[in-house]
Amino acid sequence: MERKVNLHTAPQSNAATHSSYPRHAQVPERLRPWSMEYPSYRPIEFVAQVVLDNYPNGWADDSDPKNTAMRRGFTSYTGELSISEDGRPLNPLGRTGISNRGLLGKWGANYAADPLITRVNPKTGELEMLAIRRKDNGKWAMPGGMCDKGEVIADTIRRELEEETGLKLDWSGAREVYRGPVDDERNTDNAWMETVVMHLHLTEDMAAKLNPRAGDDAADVTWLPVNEMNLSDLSANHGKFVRLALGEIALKSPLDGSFFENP
Ligand code: RP5
Repeated sequence: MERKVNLHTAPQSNAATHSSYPRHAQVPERLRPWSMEYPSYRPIEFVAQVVLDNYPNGWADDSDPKNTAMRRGFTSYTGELSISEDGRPLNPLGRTGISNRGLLGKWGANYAADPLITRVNPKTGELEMLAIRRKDNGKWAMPGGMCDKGEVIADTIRRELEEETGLKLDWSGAREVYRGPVDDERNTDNAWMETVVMHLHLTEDMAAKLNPRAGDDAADVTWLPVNEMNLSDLSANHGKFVRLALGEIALKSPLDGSFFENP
């Protein structure tokens, strides 16, 4: 079953911003939506040097968003985007306090894909997810990553999983559980992450054959118990995607894997 994001149920921003971003005033939650009048709003303009260095030979867009608009236009899984008077796409999750692209290379949506891989731990009976520890913020996350130019989601999922954990899996039994914006700490008013989350639940036999190892992009890899404490600490709002994938029923106490047991 495919679930597309509905902005009314879209993840709300937790207002966390990247540690390398300039200090800026927090946007009151009520004033995040662009539809709310906020005449005194003065976001801090910030674009990281690494972004500027990656144009024209690299992964970043031209500094002028109008050139990007002419070349490829702006797209989003949420549908039509609003564009500011100076030609910048506006983050569908609302105001962030930071304008321009920050650490993100593309104006508008920066597309990624995330594999959610679960198993039941044979010793504890707990439901677990495969997680990597990110090097940039030290948090556990799904082992996803940015889509390369022209790459289809299924290929991004396979490539990122292998790069970050060394695993190659058969994805034919996977299901899409989320498609839409990510509340990523790198998001700005004009550049933000969007992802597709694919869920694959492994049988005990399949999981037993795997030996995940952290690749270059990851500080560590583990089977992380799926419980409220771990989910609320995941990077960005990955915890919300896991809840969405597993449904409330799977997350009811006791947090064990009985939801996935064969009847
Ligand atoms: C998150 O950042 C996405 O959900 C994905 O997990 C990740 C992609 O960024 P990199 O890991 O490539 O930096 O927003």
